[in-house]
Formats: sequence, structure tokens, C-alpha cells
Amino acid sequence: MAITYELIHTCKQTGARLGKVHTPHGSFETPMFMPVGTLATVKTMSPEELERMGAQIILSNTYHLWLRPGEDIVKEAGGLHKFMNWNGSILTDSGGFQVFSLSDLRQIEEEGVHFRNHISGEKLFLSPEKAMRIQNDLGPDIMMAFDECPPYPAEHKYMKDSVERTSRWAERCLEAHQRPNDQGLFGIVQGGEYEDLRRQSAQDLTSMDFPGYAIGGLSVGEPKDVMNRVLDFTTPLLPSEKPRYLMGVGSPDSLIDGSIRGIDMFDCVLPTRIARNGTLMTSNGRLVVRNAKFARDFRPIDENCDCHTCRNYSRAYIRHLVKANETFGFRLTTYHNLYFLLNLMRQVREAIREDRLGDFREEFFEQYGFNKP
Ligand code: PRF
Ligand code: ZN
Repeated sequence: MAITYELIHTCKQTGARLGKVHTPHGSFETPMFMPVGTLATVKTMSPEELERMGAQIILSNTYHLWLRPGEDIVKEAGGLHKFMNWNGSILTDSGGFQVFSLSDLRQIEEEGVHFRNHISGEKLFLSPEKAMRIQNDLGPDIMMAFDECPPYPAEHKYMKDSVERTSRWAERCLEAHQRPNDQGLFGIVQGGEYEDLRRQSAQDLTSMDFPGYAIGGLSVGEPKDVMNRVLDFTTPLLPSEKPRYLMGVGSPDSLIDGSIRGIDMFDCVLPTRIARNGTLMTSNGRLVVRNAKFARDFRPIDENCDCHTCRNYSRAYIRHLVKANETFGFRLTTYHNLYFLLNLMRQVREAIREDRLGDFREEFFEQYGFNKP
């Protein structure tokens, strides 16, 4: 099996899991945050910098790499790891979600999805078989099943049809997967906010024996308490001997609350995206560095952070670079935000090991400002 999960410790205070996922490109510790490198690059960061900040696995996208440069070129380069010079683990999303979030004029059929290229407008078609073939060519360690992520809110009837189709697509994905010995394929549980449909989806998928399971269809506009409630009844339906991945979630509070509910892996564009408009995550909450009040502030972004950015550069300097649209400014903010989340997960893992994740949550939320009215 390409992907195996090793459970190291369960937090006595919260039930969160400390573990390790073993892949053909090394192991990563869990719970873990995966930086997003949509186009085979985590925007503005070199693989050397990612390694230095502690990234162990990154995410890339089938849909984007299929459109450019094309999976044939990546395959010819020797696969994604060689193409981009990243030797850690890689996970690719299947393209399903990107089709639904980026393209208009999509038409869902049993066979797959018709839609328009979000760049050229050209007509395209993606199916479970095609998403598997592309991911087999790209060569990540973990690939994702082709699913439908319905919008929020969606009616029960629509969601039920969608969940059943996603289950049929999942079977076709398993069938079409050509490299089960060196690429692990994860199934994706859907069902929106509906407990009966999450149960049905989890039952369908766990009967198929994937080496890992994702929870999709969350962080699509629902309130946080809805997401937490869905996790409360969904994670217990997943096998404890396999990794669980909460897709598209990356705010500090949700990383902690997801870990407490038994999630092992997370990804999100949030830290890299907000970094590029000058918003930073700090232990005291968000800091908008463009703000005039930082013009003469020569302290680091976060006085509790020991990242390369915070050890060497001031708020005033970074504000100047970001306002002048200087690339280096975006590199410094991106580095800090990713370091902040990777370091947060390190602290979460340490707290799990010591059975005190509940206490850690309280302290973190207090300082970050989540407990303020
Ligand atoms: N499915 C897939 N990718 C995703 C999602 C999903 O539901 C989400 C939901 N937040 C993010 N990325 N395939
Ligand atoms: Zn920092």
C-alpha cells in the first residue's frame, strides 16, 4: 500500500490524534497543514524555503496542471516531484472542486462534467477516469477521487442525488487508478450539513477501502458551528486506522477545532492568498500591514514568532514593500503566514502528545482574540 497511517497518541483531553502518514516521498507528522501550490509552485516560495519553514507535504491541482502546462509535460519531466524540485510528499486535488468553483456553464452528467476553461473559454470535459489518468501522469503520492462539491446551502434532494453520484464516481476512480502501489487514492465524503447523507456517503466510501478519507463540502460558506457539528458526526464514521483530511480549511481556529474532532490533514489557500494583499496571521490575531499605523513600527510582524521574516524584518519595511508592490514583500509575508500555521500545528501536535490540547485551545483563542465578543 502506497499510504499508511501510524497512530502515535490520542489526546486524553480532546480525542485529537497524533500520528504519522507514510508516503513514497517520506513521512509527515499529523495533524498537518499542507501549503497549496496550485500550479506546481507555492506562490513566491522556493522548495528550499518550504523545507526550511517545516513543510512536509504540499498540495497541487489536477485541473490547473491539466490546462497548463499539461500533464504530458509533467510526466515527461519525471513527475511532479522532479518537475518542481520538491522531494517531500505531494497531494493533488482531483479537479472536481476547481471545476465547480472556477468555471461557469458547467453541466453535470453521470459520465462527468462539461464546463468551460476559466482562462480561454474553451469547452472541456472531466470525468472520474480522466481525473485518475491525469493524476497518474502527474505522479503525486496522494491523489483525490473525482467528486462533486455542492454549494451551501443545497436542498436535501439535490444533495442525496449528488452524494449517490459521487459514490458511483468513487468506484469508477478506484477502477481506473493505474498506480495503487505507489500512489494512494483518497475517497471524499460529501453530504453537506445532512447527517443521514454524511452517514450514507461514509458508508458507501468506507466499503470501498481507500487508504485515506477526506471530508469535502465544508468551508463553503456555512457558519463555523455547522462545520463543527458536521465533523462531530462525520469523523466517527471513518476508520481510525486511516488518515482523515478536511479539505479547504486553514483558519487557525478551524485547524485547532478540526484536530480536536479527529482530523489529520488540512489545506487552504488562505495563508498564501491573504499574504499577497498584506494580511498577516499573528498570535494576537490578524495584522493588516498596509495600515498607516505601521509606517514607523520597527517591531517584527509577530513578536512571538521566530520565522526568518520576523527575525530579520520590521513591520515598517514590509509595509513599504507591500505598498510599493515589491515582490520581496510578498515573499516575506507568505513565508511568515505559512510558518505561522506550520508552527501552530507543531504546537497542536505537542499539546496532543501531552494530553493538553483543550488547554492549548483556550490559551490560543484567548490570545488570538476569538473569545472577544
Ligand atoms: N472536494 C474536492 N476538493 C475540495 C473540496 C471538496 O469538497 C473542498 C471543500 N471545501 C475544498 N477542496 N475535491
Ligand atoms: Zn514570523
